[in-house]
Amino acid sequence: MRIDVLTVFPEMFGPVLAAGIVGKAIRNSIADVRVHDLRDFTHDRHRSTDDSPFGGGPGMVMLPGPLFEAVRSLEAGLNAAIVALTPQGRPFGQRTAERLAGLEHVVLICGRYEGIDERVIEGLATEEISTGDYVVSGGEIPAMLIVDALVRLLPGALGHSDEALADDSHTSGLLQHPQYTRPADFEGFAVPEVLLSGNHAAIARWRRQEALRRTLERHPDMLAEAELSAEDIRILRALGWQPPTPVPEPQE
Ligand code: 9D3
Repeated sequence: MRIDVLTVFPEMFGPVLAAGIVGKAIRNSIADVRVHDLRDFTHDRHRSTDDSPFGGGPGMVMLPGPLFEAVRSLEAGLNAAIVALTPQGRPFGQRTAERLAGLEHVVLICGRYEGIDERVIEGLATEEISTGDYVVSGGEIPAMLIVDALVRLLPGALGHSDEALADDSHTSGLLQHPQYTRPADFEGFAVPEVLLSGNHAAIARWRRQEALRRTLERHPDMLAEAELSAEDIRILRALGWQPPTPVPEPQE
């Protein structure tokens, strides 16, 4: 897959695109990630990418000109997603990652300043995405996050630990159970006995219970979509969970 990133801070991306799974996928030509400096698509002496807002107000707004010219230069096909990264966008999640990872081409427009001229959102971008409910200074770190989430989904990107894919919490529907490695006792903190027992059925039951416990405590809304066995529901009830009661349909 190809990913183009449009930004006024291209220098932020180097080490992120070189390291780990993403770096390896790029070196192996599984992903072709290109970072473009928006200033290369300006024509004025100051290479301006922003200007003050019509109607007044604080801060600056990203100019439409350099963004339209940059996207046009990419010759994106009809199946490409042109994504504007803004705090007002639809929330990014694993489902969005899976959909975008299935495309041939994704363009990520990094917002900066107070925002992006709305004509870019309406007339150039195909969608507008936020990575979450917090404020960061621009779309660059959100873009890095999205590149990472997409690239690791591409066939071959995880090597033969592709099996870890099926195991990912947001695919399996539960948060992951706690993990431990050596030593069995670290400064007086012991690893749960069951994990040292060699009893594989007991280990599997313990891990499932801990995954259910964490999901209930930290992300209970995930339980509505998870595939739960009768045994899972028994465990959850013992942890204080009430199965969601169906909302009654209005009667005629
Ligand atoms: C005063 C209103 N603010 C909007 C919530 C102004 C503002 C804050 C931060 C305007 C732009 C930004 C820069 N952030 C992004 O461009 C951004 C972002 C984010 O801040 N949070 C989560 N996802 C994203 S994607 C792009």
